[in-house]
Amino acid sequence: MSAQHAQSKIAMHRHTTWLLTLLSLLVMQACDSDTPTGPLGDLPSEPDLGSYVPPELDMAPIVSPPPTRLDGSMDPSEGSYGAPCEVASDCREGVCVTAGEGHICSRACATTCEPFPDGQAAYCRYDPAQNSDNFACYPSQNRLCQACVDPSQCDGAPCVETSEGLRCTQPCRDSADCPSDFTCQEEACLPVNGSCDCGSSNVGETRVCQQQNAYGQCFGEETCDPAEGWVGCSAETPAQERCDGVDQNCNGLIDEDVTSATCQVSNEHGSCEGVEVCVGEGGRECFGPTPSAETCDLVDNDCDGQID
Ligand SMILES: [Ca+2]
Ligand SMILES: [Ca+2]
Ligand SMILES: [Ca+2]
Repeated sequence: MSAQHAQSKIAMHRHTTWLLTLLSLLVMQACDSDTPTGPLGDLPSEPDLGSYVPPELDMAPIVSPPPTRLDGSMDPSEGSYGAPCEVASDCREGVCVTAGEGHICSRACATTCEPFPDGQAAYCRYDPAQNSDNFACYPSQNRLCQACVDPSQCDGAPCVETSEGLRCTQPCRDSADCPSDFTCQEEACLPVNGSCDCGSSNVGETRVCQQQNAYGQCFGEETCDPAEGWVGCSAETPAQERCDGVDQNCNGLIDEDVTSATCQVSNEHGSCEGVEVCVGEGGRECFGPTPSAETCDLVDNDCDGQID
């Protein structure tokens, strides 16, 4: 082996050693997971969390859908309990009732009602104005002096007798809660004079009045006195018709149905049977033949049953 060849061999050995060292360094770097590397080989350093400012979040409230009822229907959707209506057919349950100035859908009831969806209390009653005795749920209203037969029609307030018949009262704590001409008694506003139609606003007003009994119905006129109510009814008390030229039973007929009876026309010659007839103001008169002295004329002149 020449000296030149030996030098060349040493140089090659050095070159091989350097390549192996470089290769092993590359392998070690590839296996180090803590030091990510990629095709670019130059990743940014880890972010500094200490100076991290999160972006501002949109904190608008979450809008949830309207509450649903147990039967799953939404309130108050078109035609449901409490929804506005004009006629019964607008409503799912076929009942449209007055509510203030307008109408709302309601339902039939027997005694009680659940509140309307807006929280308004509901009362089971019938509406006298609608000419129907079907009970339905009505929103609470001031029904003072409206006709009634039962407190359920007065939204819980008593139904009392007035000079106009049974009328609703209005709940109260004291008389300050009641309109003028009304006073609070036992937590109900009552008309001070017993009348819903006569008060300080119509002093001296007159209206038709009547007297009624088994014989008939007579009409007259009465006057409003705020202290006492309607007073001075001029109507006669109906009575059995009698023969006197006056209409006692106020049916427009004078001395009608006054029965006729037999009667006797009497004088010194005897008594003849006649018929009693009503002649009005003069009372009854007996109409029949006048007895006379018996004469020969084939007539029983003295009415004794014997001719001539
Ligand atoms: Ca009469
Ligand atoms: Ca009469
Ligand atoms: Ca005779």
